[in-house]
Amino acid sequence: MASCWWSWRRCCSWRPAAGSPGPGSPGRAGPPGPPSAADASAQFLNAFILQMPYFNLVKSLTSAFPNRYSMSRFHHSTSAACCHSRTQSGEQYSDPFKLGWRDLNGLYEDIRKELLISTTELKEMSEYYFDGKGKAFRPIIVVLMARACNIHHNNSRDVQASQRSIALVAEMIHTASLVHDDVIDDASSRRGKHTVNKIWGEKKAVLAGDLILSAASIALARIGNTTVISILTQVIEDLVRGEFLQLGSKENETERFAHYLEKTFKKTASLIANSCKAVSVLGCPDPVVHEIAYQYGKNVGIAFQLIDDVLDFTLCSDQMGKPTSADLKLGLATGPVLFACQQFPEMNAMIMRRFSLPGDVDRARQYVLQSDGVQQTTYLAQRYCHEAVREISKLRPSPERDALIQLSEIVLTREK
Ligand code: GRG
Repeated sequence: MASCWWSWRRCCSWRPAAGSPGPGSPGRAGPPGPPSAADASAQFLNAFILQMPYFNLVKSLTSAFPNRYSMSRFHHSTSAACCHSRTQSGEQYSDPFKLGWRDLNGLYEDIRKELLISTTELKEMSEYYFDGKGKAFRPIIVVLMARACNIHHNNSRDVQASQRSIALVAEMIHTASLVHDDVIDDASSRRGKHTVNKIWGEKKAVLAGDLILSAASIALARIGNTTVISILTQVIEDLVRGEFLQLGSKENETERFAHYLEKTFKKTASLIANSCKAVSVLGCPDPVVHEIAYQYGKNVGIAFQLIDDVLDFTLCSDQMGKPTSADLKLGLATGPVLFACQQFPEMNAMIMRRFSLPGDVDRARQYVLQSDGVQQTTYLAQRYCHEAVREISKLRPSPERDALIQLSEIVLTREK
């Protein structure tokens, strides 16, 4: 079972930058002090939203935060959030993964059954990552969201089986994209083991990714709901467009942040948002519920990627199961770098040349660690999680809804 992949940090490592209110503070009390780095980044974010009214996606990603200070209250305890969720049977679950896993027994066996059509070598390659070593973050969110939405409607067992199939499909699309991503990045290790491309070569790895994606498409079509099919095929387009966006870069700082958030949504959050939406569509006819499910998934998904970008600077490779500073080595300027660049404008030139000169990667890493880029990115992730909690709290109370609230905190405190 893939539960407990995170190690709890009892309190979030984020500390507010000087001049910004701390977690738990009721808001901004008293007159504003001198602008801090936190103020500067908030102004920066607000500026790019205002300057780019045409940029609808980024607007929708960020307009959730009309009051930057309200996010400092992330650590208020949502009344619905609790450490122990109780199901109708009276069983207690102290973590969302245990609760979600009740619906996912046999997940990887079932995925492997979907891949049975292939020849021996292709079978071995495409099954390679379905070994229980991943966090299964997406299937867990999907089954919890399914139950949290189903409470709004009476559903048959058939619907629940289709929702479980969405969890499988989401994990398969995710895995196919990992296999392709590793080819593009020429990555050597993932989840603490060699990548498919390193073992079997790039050409076969591309085909293995294609095979997983085609098996996911067959499983999706079998559900037989055209709305759900179009929701999840949108994800595949977003993944490709997100990866494509990552290949490019922007000169202007404001555009750079918008570009980063759009890429983050497409590469990571779209799959979570749309899988949540798909199970809500299957479980309940109310479009309001569909929108809540989508918004929760979108906000948690963006936060998940922001924290992923932070961990690339704060963890060692053993903990990550892959090399660290990987993003810098790939020439990518993620959240911590973009925030650090506000404090150290000399980083601009390095960003523009994609850290390609000898010593750039090490120097950029040092700048990031000397700046509050890690804290600011974590703070931004908190803001997205806060928004996710606000959305999911609109659903009727259920153990699964509470588990989803808890999961948003785990996203922030995860160390893997
Ligand atoms: C083949 C559908 C398809 C897409 C091709 C290559 C590509 C376009 C997209 C890449 C998308 C990608 C790999 C995004 C990274 C998302 C991410 C945060 C991955 C890490 O997720 P975890 O930490 O991984 O949940 P585990 O190992 O736990 O499953």
